[in-house]
Amino acid sequence: MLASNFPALLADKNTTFFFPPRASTFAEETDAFFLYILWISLFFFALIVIAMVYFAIKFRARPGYQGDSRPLHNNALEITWTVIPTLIVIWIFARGVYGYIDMVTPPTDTIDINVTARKWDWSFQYPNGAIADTLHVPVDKNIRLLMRSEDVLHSFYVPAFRAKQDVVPGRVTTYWVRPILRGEYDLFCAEYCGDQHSEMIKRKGVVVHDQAGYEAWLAKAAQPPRNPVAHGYWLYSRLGCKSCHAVEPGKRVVGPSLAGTFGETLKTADGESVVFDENYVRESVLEPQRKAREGYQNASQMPSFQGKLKNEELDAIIAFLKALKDNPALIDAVKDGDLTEDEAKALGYWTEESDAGESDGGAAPAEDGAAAPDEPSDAASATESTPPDGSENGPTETATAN
Ligand code: HEC
Ligand SMILES: [Cu+2]
Repeated sequence: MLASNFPALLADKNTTFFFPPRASTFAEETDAFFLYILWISLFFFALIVIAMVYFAIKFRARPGYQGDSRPLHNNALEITWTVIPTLIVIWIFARGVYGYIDMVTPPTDTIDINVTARKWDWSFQYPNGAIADTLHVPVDKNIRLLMRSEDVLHSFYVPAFRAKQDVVPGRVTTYWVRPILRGEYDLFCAEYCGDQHSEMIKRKGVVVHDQAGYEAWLAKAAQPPRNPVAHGYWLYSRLGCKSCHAVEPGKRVVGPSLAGTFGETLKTADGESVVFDENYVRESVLEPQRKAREGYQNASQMPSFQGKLKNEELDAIIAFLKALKDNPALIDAVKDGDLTEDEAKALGYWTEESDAGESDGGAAPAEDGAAAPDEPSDAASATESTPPDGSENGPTETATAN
């Protein structure tokens, strides 16, 4: 078992011997530079160790051999072994600075994507308002990420891009990249951010599409399901709720399970009782600390979603939590992975686009009226590239193109 897991631990499939795929313009330069430094270090390591062993043998204490305790001095030798390494180190520094400046200076023609890091999930917001928990970008375009943290220090790291940037609370940090290879890559948080830090590893959390695939994905992602329950699930999986709340009844992740509680009376940390109803959900999402549930006083705090959710989005979350009550079929569909369109349809949580036209105003955040509204069914194939939790670990996979 260990043996079969092992290759997956070594960064990625479709790697070169040392490195993950070279998916950005930084990669070639970074890898080459890494190898130069490696070979320089190996050369000097070998030189020094061989000289050391040679001298240890040559000048060893032995009968009849009289050493000399006076130090020898050789100007030419000393200058050589000072000047050459100094020049090499200066070259490494200068080249490093050159590469660094490139990485912190985004070009002017970028596609800007907002990134929010929170314990313990990522959320990406796209130019058309779409929100997702995975990063989707077109190939051969400059991408700029504007990154914020809602709680602690995180670090955005995609090994295949060879670039990494801290995400700092109270500040916007930027990250830019030009992807050059289509495929799905892993995303890491590279800064220890609490006990579920490893949850921020997203296998295949970065998808590089061709232009058409990106546009199809984007159009589809900007349209949340019309049905309130499916919409609520959609928000739950995209806003990071998923990383702290399970839907299996009674299962504790960071916060309490969200299933099975609707309508129940619960105890708060101050010993009062509250009914888990529409108002309580609303309050819990907007002001989470106001009535902490008993037993969760010391849990990692839930961030407030005040100002981040529209009324109909809150209603959708409420509808979803209501639907979870005594509903094993829905819980089953949701619990590991995605509530797919088909599953939602089968369970009756789907409202067709056409009927929704009459319902007042779409629930899509910042939906561009222009984004062709009636193509979702054939665009569905483009979303296959966001599989539920990298469950497929087959060694045969290579960078998949869309
Ligand atoms: C960082 C982890 C975290 C995230 C992210 C998070 N929550 Fe919470 N949530 C908690 C914790 C911890 C509690 C329990 C303490 C409290 O009531 O404040 C809680 C409580 C709640 C409660 C009250 C549940 C009860 O049984 O008392 C609701 C409802 C809720 N969260 C909904 C959400 C929704 C919806 C989202 C996403 C929009 C979300 N949470 C995101 C950690 C989180
Ligand atoms: Cu993190």
